[in-house]
Amino acid sequence: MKKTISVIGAPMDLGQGRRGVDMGPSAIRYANLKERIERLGYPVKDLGNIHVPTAETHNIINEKLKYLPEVVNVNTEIYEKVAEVVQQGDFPIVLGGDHSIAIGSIAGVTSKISSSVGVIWFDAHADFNTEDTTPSGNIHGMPLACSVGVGQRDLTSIGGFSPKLQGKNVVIVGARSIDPEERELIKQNGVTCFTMHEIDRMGIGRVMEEAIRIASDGTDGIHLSLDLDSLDPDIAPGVGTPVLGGVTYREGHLAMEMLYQSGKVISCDVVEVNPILDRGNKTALAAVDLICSLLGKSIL
Ligand code: 4U7
Ligand code: MN
Ligand code: MN
Ligand code: MN
Repeated sequence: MKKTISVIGAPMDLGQGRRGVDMGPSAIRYANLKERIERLGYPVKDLGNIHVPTAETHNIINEKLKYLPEVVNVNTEIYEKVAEVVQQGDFPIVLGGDHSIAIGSIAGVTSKISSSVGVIWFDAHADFNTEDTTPSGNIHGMPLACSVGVGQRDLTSIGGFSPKLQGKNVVIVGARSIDPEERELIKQNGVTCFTMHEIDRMGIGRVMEEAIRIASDGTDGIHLSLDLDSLDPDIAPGVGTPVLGGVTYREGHLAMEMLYQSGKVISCDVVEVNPILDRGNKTALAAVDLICSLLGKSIL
């Protein structure tokens, strides 16, 4: 019997500045997520959405950590839901929403695992800013730092423990827009980063072999955090912070197929799909295609 897949919607838009990313979970569900995963032979439970307050009903108090209290509250709920799913032995897929939701989702996954979890962070960005380095004040640029224990305390201590991850088991894949101070923090914390440069030179196959080895070295499993802006904007235009020169459709799929074949992936986030900026739900469809490869859909 295959693991039950539990889908959790996190319609979060408070971690960034553009409207529409709160509709990401709807767009991904509309792209037939549940049916397509069921067709692969998995039981699927959709647990519905986490409540996210409307931006207009709250004020920005801290320009360096926009909507901090609200982001902390939502992530605490995500943490609780994901921890429950993992405790039941199911595989959580958390649908964003902006990438700040990974703070809660990684907290949930790591809370119930005996030793440690590795992370593959598939993204155009490193998401390793803190309140001291952020150029935008947007918390979606900080979740990876928070998860290794770097940053504002309310964010790093979601679930009551910190750090969630060890830098040596964290791998960023697909990066092509990293802020200068972020670069220093990545190095200081021992995080591996395969940028588009390495993907071009080594090929995505070798990059993923290395990434899987590093993320699974001494850990009990791998959490995939999939930011759709990792893909080239040609194939994923519906994202808030598109960056040219991204991962191609097939590179994305080979990466997911290799993650499936590794047998190590225990949970994932699918984030930053913004249907208002999309064309014909293309980005949500690409997201569902990638999830299917991650869960074992093969060509032959
Ligand atoms: B995403 C940025 F300055 N680094 O911190 C920042 F370029 O989750 C972008 O990867 C962050 O989409 C992008 O605001 C966050 C910026
Ligand atoms: Mn409320
Ligand atoms: Mn991101
Ligand atoms: Mn990104």
